[in-house]
Amino acid sequence: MLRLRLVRFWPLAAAALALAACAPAGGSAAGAAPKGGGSAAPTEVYVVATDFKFDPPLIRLPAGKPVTLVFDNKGSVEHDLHVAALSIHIHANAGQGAKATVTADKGGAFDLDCTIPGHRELGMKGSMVVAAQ
Ligand SMILES: [Cu+2]
Repeated sequence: MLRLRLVRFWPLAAAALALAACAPAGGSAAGAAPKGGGSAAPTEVYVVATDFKFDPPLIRLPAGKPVTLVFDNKGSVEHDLHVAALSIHIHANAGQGAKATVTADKGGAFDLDCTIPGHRELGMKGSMVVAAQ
C-alpha cells in the first residue's frame, strides 16, 4: 500500500515542478493571479521582445477565444507589439512587461511589428496567425 502511494505521488510532484518552471519570471506582478475560472480563463500567449526581434516571430492565436498576450520586453530600450489588423498595441518599457487580453474574431495571417521608429527595419516584425483551434 505504502509503496503504491509513493509511486503515485512522484509524478504529481514532477508535474507541479514543471508547472512552476514554466511560470514567467520577473514582471511587476506581486503574485500569480488566482486560477478559479477553469477552462473559462483565457489562455496566455508569451511573446518576448529583445533588441531587435520578437520571440517567437510567428504567434498563433485561436479564433474567437479570449487570449491574454503577455509581452515581455527583455531589451534595453522600449518596444511594443503591434498588429494593426487586430487593433493590438501593447507597449513595454525596457526590462518591463505588459499584457492585454484580446479576442481575434477573424482568421488569417496578419502583419506584426514594433512601432518604435526604426525597429521594424532592424528586424522587429513577424506574423500573427489566427485560426480555429
Ligand atoms: Cu522595438
